Amino acid sequence: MATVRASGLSFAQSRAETTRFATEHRLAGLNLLVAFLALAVGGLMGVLQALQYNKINAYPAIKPVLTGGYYQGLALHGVLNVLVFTTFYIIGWLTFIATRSFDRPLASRRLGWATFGVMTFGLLMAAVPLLMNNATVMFTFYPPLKADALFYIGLTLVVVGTWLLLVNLILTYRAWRAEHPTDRTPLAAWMSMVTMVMWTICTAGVAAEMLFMLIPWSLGLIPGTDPVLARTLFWFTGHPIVYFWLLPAYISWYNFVPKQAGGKLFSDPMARVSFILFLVLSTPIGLHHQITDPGISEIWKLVHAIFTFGVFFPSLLTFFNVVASLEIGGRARGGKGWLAWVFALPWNEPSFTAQALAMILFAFGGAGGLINASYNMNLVVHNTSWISGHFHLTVGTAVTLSFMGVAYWLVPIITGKQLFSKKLALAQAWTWFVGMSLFSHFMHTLGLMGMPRRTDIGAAPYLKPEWSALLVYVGIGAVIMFVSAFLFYLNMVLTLTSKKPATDADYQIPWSKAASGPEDGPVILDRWKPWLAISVVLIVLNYGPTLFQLISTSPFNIP
Ligand code: HEM
Ligand SMILES: [Cu+2]
Repeated sequence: MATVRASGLSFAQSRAETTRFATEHRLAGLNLLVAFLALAVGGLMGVLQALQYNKINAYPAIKPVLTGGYYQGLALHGVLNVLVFTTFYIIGWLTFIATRSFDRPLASRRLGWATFGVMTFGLLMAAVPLLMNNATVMFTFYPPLKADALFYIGLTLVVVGTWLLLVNLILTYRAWRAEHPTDRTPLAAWMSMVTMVMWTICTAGVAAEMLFMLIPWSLGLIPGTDPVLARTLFWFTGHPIVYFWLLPAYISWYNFVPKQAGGKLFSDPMARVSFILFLVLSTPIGLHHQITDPGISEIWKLVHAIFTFGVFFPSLLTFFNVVASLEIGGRARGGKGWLAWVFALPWNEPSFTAQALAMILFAFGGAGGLINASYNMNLVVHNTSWISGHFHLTVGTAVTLSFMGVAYWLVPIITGKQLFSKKLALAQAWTWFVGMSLFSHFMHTLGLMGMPRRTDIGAAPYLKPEWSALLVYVGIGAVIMFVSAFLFYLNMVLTLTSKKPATDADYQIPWSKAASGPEDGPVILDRWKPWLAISVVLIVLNYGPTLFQLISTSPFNIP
């Protein structure tokens, strides 16, 4: 009944495991490689934006490659960071942990390669117009802004590729289930499946937008489009996508960080409850991004706003469970007092430190998210730099810094090379934390002072002196983050090119045991049908009337 896999394999055993999972490791490694290459280009664009805020125009320097200036850079920043980096990293990471957690390779390795192939082909296709300034439509690609058809087709292929991982995980699960008819599904594998099921359901929105609206329109097959319907289909996917980014970080916080902190996961059943709530509640709330959109009933906006507060609950469960697990670790390491146990945590371990710092900034991001979600307060912050301040704490830190922290133990296992330097990695985590704290704090403040987002502020005639005074700190924060990113890439390149092989300890996957294990929870937590049924019913109820009204009244004649 080994539902939570223990670490403590011998060197020979862990090397044998590595050979057994060689294909899965290679797939994970290639996905991470594409992900971090995308983040390198995307992150560089972010620094240029923050410099341009301070009237330091670096765009002429990249002109030979990118002619489009600020807005092309911003499109690249959004698409590469939150669509490409996240998606490739997540597919690689889930391939790795799901198979290691089931303790069996992918049911179809050929399908595994097809997944990577389709996604990479789609990425290359979308990259052509992006780099040629023919897809400067931001990562939200709202019509009537129009991109080259290759951009839409390429992104669609990336999404289709991700669906193939779900197929593979289901096949792998069925093979596992046949051999373990009464066991509870191992936590990390189960969470990977929940993430991919949630994602596959919610991508129906953007898939419909691509197939029936954007692709035929950009090819000239239909003459017009409908911005409100397109935005509604986009946000059908666009809200749950944030949970597609976050859940894989939570998977690390639940399954590995407790062990890295020297303790155990506080409660496995509570972790499962939170993931089920994410599955059920992530999608039927997307209208909260359209509170200012005309043509959608106020009632449904309010219903979605209320459900949004519902999805805050599983985040609170996660917060409680993870902090309780850290406390178990801190006390096991000799920590005392109400809060002083925090200092007993392994702050000299970069993978732990990066993820703990990511959690701290995420707490602020979550609090700000409640303001965004409030029907009336949203109007104050809508489309201001407050929003950018917010999501750099969530996806830009909780997810990105956690993924970097995971890479510090995952890359040595995949490549068989020792991490080049723990000190560099620690410096990387802290500089990201400090740089982002500055950057995000002042972006929030500027938003409250009315500074718009998605704007070349440095060139705006209405740039106010009181904004400029604070934009300096945004710039300083950005430069510190740039240094942090540089340290990360330096460490990774030196790791890949080093000759030092990974040690026995490096090969151990830090699986956490649970203080309260899966058998302490009811069996229904391990069933799929009831939760899938509730998810679909809630989506139909919350979206049905609005989508029906928009589709039946849409003239599709906006040029
Ligand atoms: C070196 C670190 C980074 C810097 C300096 C930076 C800077 C910025 C700035 C100044 C903006 C606002 C631009 C505007 O509204 O006109 C922005 C937008 C954005 N950033 Fe970052 N960023 C960084 C890293 C990241 C990361 C790691 C992510 C996510 C993984 C991310 C995701 C985004 C997204 C999605 C937008 C919105 C794009 C849009 O409005 O279309 N950024 N960033
Ligand atoms: Cu949302």
